[in-house]
Amino acid sequence: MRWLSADDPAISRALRDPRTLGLATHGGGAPLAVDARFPQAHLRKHVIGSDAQVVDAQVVEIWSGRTEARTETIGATYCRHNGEVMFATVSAPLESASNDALGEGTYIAYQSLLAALRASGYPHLLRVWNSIPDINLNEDGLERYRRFNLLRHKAYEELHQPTGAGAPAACALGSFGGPLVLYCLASKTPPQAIENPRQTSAYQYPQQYGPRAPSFSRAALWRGGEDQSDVLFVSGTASIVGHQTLHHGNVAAQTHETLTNLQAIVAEAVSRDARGLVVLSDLHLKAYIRNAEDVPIVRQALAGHGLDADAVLYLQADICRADLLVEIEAIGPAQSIAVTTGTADTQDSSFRSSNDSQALPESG
Ligand code: 3EB
Repeated sequence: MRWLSADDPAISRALRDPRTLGLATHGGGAPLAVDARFPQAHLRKHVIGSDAQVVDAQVVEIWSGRTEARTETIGATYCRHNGEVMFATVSAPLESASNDALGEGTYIAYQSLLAALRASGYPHLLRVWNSIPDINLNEDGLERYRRFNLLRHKAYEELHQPTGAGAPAACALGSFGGPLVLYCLASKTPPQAIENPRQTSAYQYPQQYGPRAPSFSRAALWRGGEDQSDVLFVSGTASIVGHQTLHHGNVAAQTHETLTNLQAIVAEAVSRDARGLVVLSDLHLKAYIRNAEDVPIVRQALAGHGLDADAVLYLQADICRADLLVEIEAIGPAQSIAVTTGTADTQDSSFRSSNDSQALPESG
């Protein structure tokens, strides 16, 4: 990803550009005050600097298309679309007194999201980001991530989304507090699902990982309207071979295994005739790290694979299996849909548009 400083004109330009589809903000603090037309997923995950310290800033991830977009709110889901692709976000507060608040929140959020996709005419999910507070917590005998899988599966089934082959690329990470937050990209034309020959498909994981297997593909390859270059959305990828976690407690080896998986997924996509895509270093990477102090080891492993460790966004987050220390996702080489990221000093007034911040369609 491109790192831009808070006052970089590219960021403020994107936040005024009608081609901008939506944004995700990573970090503590409040959601960013931006034009109310732009849907915003506000994710509570700490940004980690190169010194392995948590940075007191937000990173803004801005998704843009090639043509002017239009905002539409459908039920609880905030959408913005351009005739080709849509950014959408929905969140569910988890404060209800019910002892299955997470299950209910997951089901309601997905029902709302999938209904919005259908109503707006963008029925194909390309990529979903799930942010789940206390993801590894055990509640009534079931880990919250496993409960999430159960209810996501139910909503997908009821709204006729594929839960197995053809499921979107996805990731599911923890957050420190806040609501359940989903954001996604969806399109009018379907992507091609890519699996990893080194890994059991997640939707075929055995029951030992929970009553319903996770509904996601290892990657989604999307052509869109751009002939020159496809977009590959690679799901959160970790140190799993077959269906087993490898290298317990060894973050260097887990990162190495994760990168081998990522390379295998990219090779698989290339073998499907992906246009404009050759190697992993063509893609933007985001790394989720359970323990912030492991960042230097992860950076070293990335560099050891010939990747630019400075170009990666590092976020501190719990990962959906308690024995995983690192998970990495990838996207690119984007043409029809582009991502720009930058750090926003939340004190910096240059990010605040003066009078339209009250009606912020925040989801966090
Ligand atoms: C794995 O490979 C690690 O539940 O949406 C990665 C990406 C993982 C997405 C999800 C879970 C999800 O099983 C976990």
